[in-house]
Amino acid sequence: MQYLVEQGSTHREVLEKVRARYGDAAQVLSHRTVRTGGFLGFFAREGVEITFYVKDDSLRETDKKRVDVEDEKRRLLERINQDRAIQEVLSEVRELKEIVAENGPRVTTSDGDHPTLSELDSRLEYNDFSSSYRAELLSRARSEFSLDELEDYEKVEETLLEWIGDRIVLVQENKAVKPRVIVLVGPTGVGKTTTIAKLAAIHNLGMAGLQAQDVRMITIDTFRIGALQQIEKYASIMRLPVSSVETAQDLRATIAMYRDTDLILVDTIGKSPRDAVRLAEMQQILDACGPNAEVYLAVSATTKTQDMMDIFRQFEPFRYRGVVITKMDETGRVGNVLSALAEKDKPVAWLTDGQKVPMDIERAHPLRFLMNLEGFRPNRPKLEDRYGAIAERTRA
Ligand SMILES: Nc1nc2c(ncn2[C@@H]2O[C@H](COP(=O)(O)OP(=O)(O)OP(=O)(O)O)[C@@H](O)[C@H]2O)c(=O)[nH]1
Ligand SMILES: [Mg+2]
Repeated sequence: MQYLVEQGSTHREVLEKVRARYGDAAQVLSHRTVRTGGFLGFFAREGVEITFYVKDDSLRETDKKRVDVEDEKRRLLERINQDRAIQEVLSEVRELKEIVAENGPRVTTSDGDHPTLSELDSRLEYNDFSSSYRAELLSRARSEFSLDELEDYEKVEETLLEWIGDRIVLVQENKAVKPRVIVLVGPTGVGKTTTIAKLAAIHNLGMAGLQAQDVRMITIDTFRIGALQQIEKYASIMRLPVSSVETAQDLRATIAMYRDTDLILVDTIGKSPRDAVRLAEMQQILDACGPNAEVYLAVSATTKTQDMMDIFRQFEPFRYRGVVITKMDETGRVGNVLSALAEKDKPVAWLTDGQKVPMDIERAHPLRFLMNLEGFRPNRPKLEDRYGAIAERTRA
């Protein structure tokens, strides 16, 4: 006995095929639903498969041969047709790909990113944001924006600016102690003495939203020619007293003498913190300032991200409360500053942007960074809603 299988799209169609070929000699055994045709599991259709047998004795040998040959031909034709269908599908897929590549919407760029993100990334790069900061922002954007939302460049840009702004941490004003002792440390030539003079003036005069206070300055920079004269010059212009001290004991005594003052500002020598002797000396000085002394680290805005992070780390033993960014006027790109602050989780206290005492200093504020980013169009009212307004700076 010979068992055979036939497939088709409906039960009726298969039965008709079987009957046409074998007549009454075909005895159906079973039937089941199957998936037929298709390619790699795709495009398959539902059909019916019938298993039947043909009574040998009802077929003559010649008929059997004819049936076998016919069967072979049919199977061959089906295979050819199936191959043809696959080829057609493949060529359609190819054509579709070409159409998308040539005329369709640009979904990705050569680097695989959406054009909005590529554009914003190159602007961040132009502003000197570090590659890790950029990568973090972009990966957040990829996960939070849908493809449709990415088409809206302005919206994505606006949100990105908010994310950058949200990462800027500001030092909270500390008014509880009296006298408040502020110590400025930092690398050579970043503007510590100038900043001390500016801070002295604005606190004394009650500028920048501050109350007018009784202020004293102390310098421990008595070794270098001209250093003492520099701060004394500022002090005399502002009519503020300045003391110079040579040892930690001197410093302690001077601070004790000024205990009724509101604010004491201590200027230090800018030396490389890599110098171990200097480090120990500095530590003694800070100890002499008392446990409530607020140490701030001054760094220039022109410092490269990696160097800035190194400075943050090297001055770590002084447990500074926050950072003062100086020389903001010397660069139009502050991504390096924002990257270093964010990566090392450092709060920022003051920004200085010029040599003029006391005008060129202000409290740090996210808008001061965001409004100055090159190639971005920040929405000022929205940013002010989020971070608070700041006065427009008028520069002479
Ligand atoms: N453009 C610009 N120059 C500044 C700023 N702050 C300070 N400077 C200048 O930077 C130079 C060094 O300033 P100082 O205040 O002496 O710097 P310092 O950190 O005390 O230097 P050392 O005591 O030698 O470590 C001076 O020419 C200042 O006028 C600023 O915000 N912008
Ligand atoms: Mg100095």
